[in-house]
Amino acid sequence: MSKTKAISLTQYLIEQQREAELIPSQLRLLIEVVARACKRIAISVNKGALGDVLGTAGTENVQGEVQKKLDVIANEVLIEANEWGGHLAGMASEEMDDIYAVPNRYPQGEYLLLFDPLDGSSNIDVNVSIGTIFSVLKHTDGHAVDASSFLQAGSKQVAAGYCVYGPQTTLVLTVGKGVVMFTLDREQGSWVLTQDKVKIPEDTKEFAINMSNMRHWAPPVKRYIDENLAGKEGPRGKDFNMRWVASMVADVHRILTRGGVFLYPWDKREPDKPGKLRLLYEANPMSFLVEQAGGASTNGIQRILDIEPIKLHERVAVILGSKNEVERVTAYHRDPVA
Ligand code: P6P
Repeated sequence: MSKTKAISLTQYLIEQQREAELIPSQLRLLIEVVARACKRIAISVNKGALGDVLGTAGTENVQGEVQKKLDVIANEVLIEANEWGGHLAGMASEEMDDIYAVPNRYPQGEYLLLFDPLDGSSNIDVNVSIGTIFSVLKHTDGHAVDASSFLQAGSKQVAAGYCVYGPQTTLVLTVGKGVVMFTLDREQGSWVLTQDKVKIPEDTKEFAINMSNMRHWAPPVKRYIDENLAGKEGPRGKDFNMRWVASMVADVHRILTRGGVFLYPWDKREPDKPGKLRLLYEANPMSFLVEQAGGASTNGIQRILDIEPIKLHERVAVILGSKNEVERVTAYHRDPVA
């Protein structure tokens, strides 16, 4: 990244539109509104115990998970910031049972916004990085927006990104032509371009998985992790390192920054569920970003972006990151004796 004049998010989006006609004005407005909402969420996150934002909200979401106060705050911020602008037909959130159609008092737009308003909630009260994940689709079904409007394969996304609330507040974005990163300049209150060519190395020595679930994994995952743990003396011929933040945003950000492979596979604790993570709000946006940065993302069998969703809140197994490692894990699933 050149260290010359700071480029703001607005300048980047306008120049992308001018040079590549990549970002129509409604999409530019959408991205800027979401980025501004993330700044607002960062203010609440950073208050911690000084604001009334920690602890639980006393409610459960559609997943049956206890909602944290910040889950609810972040969801409300995103809804209120986006409903009036005329760029959206509707929104869907991991924290809401059904979709949110833009009220008739506002103009309807051509885009659909999906989000996990605050990913990694279990880390809020212990001051570990959390984030907001968002995904953008076009409203193409020609009828009034309803849940079916959102059931599009991840390959139909026109934009995706996340904001990680960590030591830095960083916005990571793709509109289908690579991945860029913006760091929040708190003195100016603006997003400044800090990485314009994000690339994931095809090989890595670092994997991310919740090892406490080992006894529940399917054989291909157990084989892959056992081989990594065997290190230099084992079939991989090299030592591996392990990381698990329990915030997908933080683990994916590390992988986009220095490579690695992230696994949240199917396991036999809840055999009827394909995985823990949500297809529309976590797996699809993260898979779009990872592929745009030269990585890969599968559910062990197929490319995640090819999965045709059946339900708004369906879950999926996720293996994403450095291409050669994802391909190895996927090969073990496809041909267990390979
Ligand atoms: P576990 C956070 O709740 C999340 O959805 C992801 O951000 C994260 O990767 C995963 O769940 C952590 O799950 O079972 O390790 O707590």
